[in-house]
Amino acid sequence: MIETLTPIQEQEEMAIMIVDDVPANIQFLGKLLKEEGFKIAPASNGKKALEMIPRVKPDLVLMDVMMPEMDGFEACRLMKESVEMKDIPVIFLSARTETEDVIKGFKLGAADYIQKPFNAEELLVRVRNHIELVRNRRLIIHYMDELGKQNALLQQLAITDGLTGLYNHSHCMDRLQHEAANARRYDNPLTVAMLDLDYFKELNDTHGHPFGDTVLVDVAEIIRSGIREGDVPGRYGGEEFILILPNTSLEGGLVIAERIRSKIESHTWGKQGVKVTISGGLNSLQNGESTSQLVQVADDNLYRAKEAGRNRIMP
Ligand code: GH3
Ligand code: MG
Ligand code: MG
Ligand code: MG
Repeated sequence: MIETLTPIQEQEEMAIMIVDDVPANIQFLGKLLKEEGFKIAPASNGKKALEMIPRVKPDLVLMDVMMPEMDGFEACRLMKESVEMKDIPVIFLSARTETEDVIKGFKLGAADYIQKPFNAEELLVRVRNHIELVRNRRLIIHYMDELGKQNALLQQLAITDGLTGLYNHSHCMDRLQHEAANARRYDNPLTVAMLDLDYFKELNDTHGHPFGDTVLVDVAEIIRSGIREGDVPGRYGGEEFILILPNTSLEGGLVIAERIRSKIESHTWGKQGVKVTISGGLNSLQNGESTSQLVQVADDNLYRAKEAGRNRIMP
């Protein structure tokens, strides 16, 4: 079952940076916005604001235009060029009220342009609306992220065997096609091993199905720990496993399968020290051989291993 989307964390107080070269302006605006529940970060010009923003991470910037050292237009332009700062909305607050100034401000990416002297009530509603947009945007990003994670999880689940965590049958078949195509293209060896637990029905009958499940899980772990990255271990069905071994010769596959067989043979389960063995059949991809023939021959060899007395690997 997939969990429901996790809600966004409780919103902390939003911080507003006030950039103005006149301390009285900062004081007045700061008081106004503090009363509205905002956190305030003051800066006395554009340069100082740019230095502070990466640390303070304000949610919104109220920017004067005419300031010494760096004016508001330049500061906004630089903010919009920075990956870190470009998404922080900038509201210009200026006595420069010529239409061309306002147009310039918006062209630089401003979220709003408020004329000085301003009406406190109007400024507050504008600020609140922009803060609301910031919240909504964060919410969307948060849920997109959650959906992305869930999608990755679903894709993982779709290729995984629920009991053992190995790849499931259908994914193994897909991978086999893919690896066979690569092997043919680059003329690399490809070996497949089919492994099947011996007398597993008997084990279930004697110790119960849940015990059998535990054995399957542990055998899967032994298989997983005995292979390289790039090898594909799968649960082919019931108590049968498949190993797809790219860039591996028949001899190399034999070494791997034999190591797994031996580890399983020496493993014991439970207080009674129950022992289990596995038989295996190997085959390497031949010129002109299809993937179903590749698996079929490995399966035939597995059958031969069973016939020959089990607990052995037949190349
Ligand atoms: P052989 O040595 O010839 O392979 O004999 P076997 O008993 O292992 O083979 P058979 O095909 O007769 O029986 C396979 C058994 O594996 C029967 C089935 O109940 C059991 N089995 C298949 N899937 C599972 C599973 O998910 N959990 C458990 N506990 N048992 C399973
Ligand atoms: Mg000024
Ligand atoms: Mg079996
Ligand atoms: Mg079987």
